Amino acid sequence: MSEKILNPLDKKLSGEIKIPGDKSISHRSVILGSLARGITKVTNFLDGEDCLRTVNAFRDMGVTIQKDGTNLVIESKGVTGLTKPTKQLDFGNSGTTTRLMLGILAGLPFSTTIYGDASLSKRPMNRVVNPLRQMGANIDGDDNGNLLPLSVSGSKLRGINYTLPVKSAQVKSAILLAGLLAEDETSVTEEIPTRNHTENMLQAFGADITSDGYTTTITGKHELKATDVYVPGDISSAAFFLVAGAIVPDSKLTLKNVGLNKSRTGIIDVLQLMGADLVIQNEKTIGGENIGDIQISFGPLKGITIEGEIIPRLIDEIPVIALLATQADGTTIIKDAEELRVKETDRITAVIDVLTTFGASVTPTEDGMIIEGKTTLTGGNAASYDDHRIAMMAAVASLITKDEVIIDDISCISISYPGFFKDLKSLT
Ligand code: SPQ
Repeated sequence: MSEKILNPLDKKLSGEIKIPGDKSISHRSVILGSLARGITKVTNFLDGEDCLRTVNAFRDMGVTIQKDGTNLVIESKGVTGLTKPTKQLDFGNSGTTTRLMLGILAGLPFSTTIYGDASLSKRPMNRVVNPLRQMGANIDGDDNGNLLPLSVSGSKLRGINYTLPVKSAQVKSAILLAGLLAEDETSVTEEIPTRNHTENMLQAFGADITSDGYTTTITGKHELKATDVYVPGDISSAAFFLVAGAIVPDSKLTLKNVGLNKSRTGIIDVLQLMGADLVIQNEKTIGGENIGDIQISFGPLKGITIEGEIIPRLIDEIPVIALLATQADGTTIIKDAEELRVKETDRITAVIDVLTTFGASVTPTEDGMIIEGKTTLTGGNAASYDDHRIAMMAAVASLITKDEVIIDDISCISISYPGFFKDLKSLT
């Protein structure tokens, strides 16, 4: 346990920070770089625990991955060069590693067992296992293959047409990656688009893939070509500082190098709808992903309703958006976010617990929450629930509380943002 005591900030935040690499894109760069024959160089890789799980999984399957800080050099003999791991694969806390790797392991000619930590062992895998079984996968585990540990015996896969029953980029990605190894074509349809980094990167690596934004089709058995990847800054990490800049009086911050892929920018839309003073500068496109700098300043905010198509575009930002809403005048309603219940923890319960401990007026609903603002936050003892996004939300709240905040365990922050407190300090 690594407890952290945070005293309220008695000054504004100012200055600029470079946001570390995107977690979702970092995972995918290692996966596709390892499936492609040749050398893939990755720049600005996220050196967080989750992404290192994906690196180690491919090292265990015979891929050479050299790491120098946030740069990777991946040297692979391609899909046919992958070898059976000598041990069971430990995916730690990483849902993305687990679900995307299931799609790949299902189509490789050897058996593997995968497991994870206590949180990951409670997360539902049948959302991936069921469609993979339709493709011919052999996957076994508790609760009919819903829970880790799972054993996967690679088999010949066939393409399917699948409509996602849940709003999940991980499920979409697992099926597309299995589709890459399968006979014929595989199509995935989603009613509400989720993050499209897998599709973008598959295209950059030369896969035969098309998408109209709702249905994506990939042709199997198409060899990928090694391609260099630049990883933009993670907007989900930037979100903590966007909210900090908007709620700490007199603050003005610039966040450099933030990924602005439309499937991820819901937090920017929310800040603008709430009336925040936000400016995007230096926009450019690198490797199919938009990138830019975001300047955020303190100012008055108003409550809004957040629901429908925007939800997958900000799903991981909801804990910190809830904090933002405590500082907005009026009511903020968050709906259609039932997926929060099956993240690293039940994030609806965790957010309500932390924010009510701090004196906020927040009520849970089945698929979201209702927040009444504006409230003065008191501070107190916060449980991180071993969830990086809950711990960072509590740390940002401490900037405006009246009394100190004690977070029971901040070690989980290294999952996605190992330099979080260093960056925060540089702005104070
Ligand atoms: O990897 P993990 O643990 O699932 O990470 C989280 C997070 O908050 O970092 C969710 F807990 O992000 C997911 C995100 O919620 C990362 C992700 C991806 O890279 O494809 C997609 C989203 O999950 P899902 O279930 O909607 O597909």
